[in-house]
Formats: sequence, C-alpha cells, structure tokens
Amino acid sequence: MLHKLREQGLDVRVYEKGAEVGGTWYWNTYPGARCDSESHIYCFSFDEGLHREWEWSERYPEQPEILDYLQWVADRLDLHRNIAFEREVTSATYDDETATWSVELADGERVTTRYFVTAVGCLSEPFLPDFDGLDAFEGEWYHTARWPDGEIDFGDDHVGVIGTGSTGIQFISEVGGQADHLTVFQRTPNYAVPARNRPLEDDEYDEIRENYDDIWEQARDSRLGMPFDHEHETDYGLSEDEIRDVLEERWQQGGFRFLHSFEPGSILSNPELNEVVSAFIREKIRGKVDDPETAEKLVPTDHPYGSKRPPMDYNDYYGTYNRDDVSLVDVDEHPIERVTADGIRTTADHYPLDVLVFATGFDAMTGAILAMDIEGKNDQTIEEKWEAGPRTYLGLMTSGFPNLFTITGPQSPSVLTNMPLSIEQHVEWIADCIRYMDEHGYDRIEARRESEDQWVQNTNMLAENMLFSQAKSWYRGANVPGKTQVFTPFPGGLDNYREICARVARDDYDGFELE
Ligand code: N01
Repeated sequence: MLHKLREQGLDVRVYEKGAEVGGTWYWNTYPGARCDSESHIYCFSFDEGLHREWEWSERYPEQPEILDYLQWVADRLDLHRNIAFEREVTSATYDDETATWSVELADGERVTTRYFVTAVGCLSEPFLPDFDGLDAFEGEWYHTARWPDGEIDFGDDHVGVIGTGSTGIQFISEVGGQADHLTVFQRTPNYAVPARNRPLEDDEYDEIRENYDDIWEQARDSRLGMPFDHEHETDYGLSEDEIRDVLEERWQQGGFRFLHSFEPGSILSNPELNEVVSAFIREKIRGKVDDPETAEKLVPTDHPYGSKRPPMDYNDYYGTYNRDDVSLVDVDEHPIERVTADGIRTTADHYPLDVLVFATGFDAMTGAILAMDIEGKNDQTIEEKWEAGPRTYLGLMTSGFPNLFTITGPQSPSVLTNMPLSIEQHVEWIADCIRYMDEHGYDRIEARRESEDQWVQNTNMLAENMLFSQAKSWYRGANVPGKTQVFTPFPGGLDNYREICARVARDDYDGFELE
C-alpha cells in the first residue's frame, strides 16, 4: 500500500507496532512456524522483478524465510524511510468538517490525514484465555504469537501446550521429542492433512518461473487464490470408492491440494461429499496412532472438515502421540479448572509443568481493528457500530466512517484465500479509488448504508448455505467468550469477489457516496 500510494505521488506514512516489517511473520516466531500456502504463491505478484529474483527453498516457506523475504522486498522498494516502527496507534477520530482523520499514537503524537488505511491483519490480536492462577504460575509461559527472541531449550522441561489449531499442531510436532515431556491439552481435535513439505528443486523452480504469468492468472481466477486444478467439480456421478480414489491421490499430493480434490466450494457446502472426506481423514488418523484410546481422542467428530480452517501436518503430527514423552489430555471431557503455581489442574487431575505454551489463537478478524478505538461520524465508535458483528461494504469500508479503508477487512475473502493475493487486490482497489477521487476532485468517500446492509446479508446468506455454521470457529468469533458470533469472511470466492469489486469501481464506485 505504501509503495503503491507513494508511486501515485501521495504523502504516505506507515505506523507499525513491531520493530521491523513482517506482521504475522514478525510476531509468530514459535518453533515450527511455517506457512500453509505454497511458497511460490505466498509472495507478491505485482512486481515481476520480485518473483523472478527471489527463490524459495522449500515447498512451504518457514517463518524466518518469509520474514527475510518481506525485509528484502521492503529494502528493494525503499520502504523503510516512510515507516515509523514501534509506534502503536491507540485511537483515530474523524472530523466531518474537514473530512480528515486525526490519528493518535501511544506516545501522544497526533497526525492528521485525509485517508486512514488499516493494514492490521486478521489474526494479529492474540487471544489468551482467562485462566485463574496464571499470575502465580512459577514457570515460564508464552503465547505463540508473542514468542520471545532467541531459541528456547526445552530439553529438561516438562512443557504443556494448550490448543491444537494450526499453530498448536506445528508447535507440538516440532517440540514433541525435544522437551523432556510434552503434555498437550486438547479441547477440540482437528483434521490435519499432510503438507508433504520438501525442498524445491532447481528444474521445478525454472518451470515455475517460466509459467508465473499463468500461475498468477489461475490463482486470481480461483475461489481460494490458489492455482490448483481439480479434475472433478463435484462428486456427481462418482461412487464412494471413486471419490475415495480421488481423495487418496490428493492426500499423497498434500497441502491445500487436498481441499482441491473437488471444487473447494462443493466440499464446503455439500454435506454428503463432506462426510466422505471427513470420514476419509478420520480413518487416516486412526491408522497413524498406535493407542486406540488416544486415536479416538484425536479424531474430530464434532464438525465437518473445512468448517474450521484446515490445519496442515508438516512433521508427522499424529505420530508424535506414539512417543512415550508426549501425552494427550482431553480438556473437553475434563476442562481446565485453573493454572497452579507448578502446572495445570483439570477437573480430573493435576499436571506438573515447567513451561506453559498458549497456542490459543486470536481475537480474529475484528480484534486488531477494534483495539484502535476508532470514532467516526456523530461520535459513534466502530466498536459500538459492530456490537452485533462487523458491518462493511465489500470488507473495504464501513458506513459512518468516511475515508477509512480496511485491507482484508471483515466480509472480504481474506482468511479463506491465499492472503497475499487478497491483500494485493485490496491495495490496488484502494489506490485506484484514491486516484479516482483525486482526478474527480472528491475528498470524501463513504459506504452507503443500503449497500452495506445488502453486502452483509449477502455474506451471511452465502455462509448459511455452506457448512461453516457447524463449527465453533474463529471464523465466527466463537473462540472468544462473549464475542458476537457471526461468520465474518466473505465465502463466495476470490474470483467472484474480484469481479464484484471491479464492477463497483467501473460503475463510478457504485454503492459509495463521493463528495
Ligand atoms: O488458533 P486457533 P491458531 N481451553 O484459534 C484452543 C492461521 N495460522 O493460532 O478448537 C482449551 O485455530 C482451541 O480449542 P477449540 C490459520 O488461519 C496459519 O492455531 O476452540 N483450549 C484451539 O484448539 C489458523 O486457523 C498457519 O476447542 C482452548 C486452539 O486453542 C489461525 O492462524 C499457522 C481454549 C486455538 O486454535 C489461527 O490458528 C498458524 C481454552 N480456554 C496459524 N481457548 C499457517 O499458515 C482456545 N483453545 C501454517
């Protein structure tokens, strides 16, 4: 966004809480952190020079490599000179008379700006459950999204980890076997599909480079922002054995290619097909875990595959539970009562621990935006406006808050897609919109209430026709006690969404009011 707006001749300043660029990949430095999107598409597509020069080492990029990449990009585009690091935005207030925002920083500085763009991410406000006794815990404790610098040697430690989402699964596979003992406190089992990570060979990379234009085109034109084919759109006309053959082939390919066994929308909305897929994974899990009782605890039965964000298995996650130094505690059956000075007490037992790791996720989608205390027209805060769930038009703007753009905001495809492509599409749309406003002499843009109502209704309706409502997921805010539960990302596909946004822009920003 900085690069693009600067190119358009705007005076741009970025405020960043971290000490460097990197966002998610700056903060999430826990052992095993890696991205589930394949590396050659988990990068910027807007500058050919970038993806022609950079070479990823593995099929899935590891956190340090992604951070290196982002810092390399920032250096090449000379971005640092317009970024103020370790500067946290604490509030922002709109002035309707001047159509400007006054943005306040933690150190008291105030800046006035015509446009206020949030690029705060969907998964950046860590969620820490409110367990009694944590203050008095005498060991070390960490949240995975605020991991300390430097390597931690767990060799002599009894480590406990709470959470078995994408993060927990990566951490457990990595630290199981390193720690003296690892105890996993699991509330809900998950469907981890093998990632099948490996180094990228030179000839493979040559082929990627030769075909990059087509790869990006296919990715942009797909539901998830990923350039994967599926031989069959749906399971229509296939027997269960034939479906399972397709699944087996994709299981061997690994990663999100498995979700592309059929058109992903059909797996996520057809209950019969989804049940075959879910049952297929359950069988795989049972086949990997030696102890049948542990295996049953690891088999998800409470939600369909994909109704929560599907995690990846990089390092024989399920096999980790066959180790003598790893144990699984079912805290759904026996919930955590409290943290004690030296461990965790559940309703059934006490587990002594030296180190406690919270892989408990995020106040997702809205947490980081709401943390900024944003006040729009008529003294209304965004928190008040979104009390019953976020309301936006296209996930890009919310009515009552003119000139505020939200990159990957609620009700845009964001977390249901390959993020860099969704980010780029928003950046381009916002930059074009600002250029249009300059060219036409406008200084104020606001989403119309009717367009927003229709967009929210549309997003909800699409989600209701899919299987998402059958899981208590962070997509719906169900992981944070007391948060309003509403499905937040736009589930209609990046391809369709891009078309809608392009049409709105072509029609002189239809659905927005410009003055
Ligand atoms: O967080 P999560 P995450 N008592 O919310 C458990 C992206 N990501 O950090 O399922 C006990 O998914 C909670 O249990 P339950 C990706 O989009 C990407 O793992 O709510 N347990 C769950 O098991 C991902 O989806 C990558 O019952 C409690 C876990 O904590 C998103 O980030 C890597 C609890 C939280 O799982 C978030 O993933 C990592 C409690 N009180 C993350 N509270 C890659 O691309 C919560 N839990 C590789």
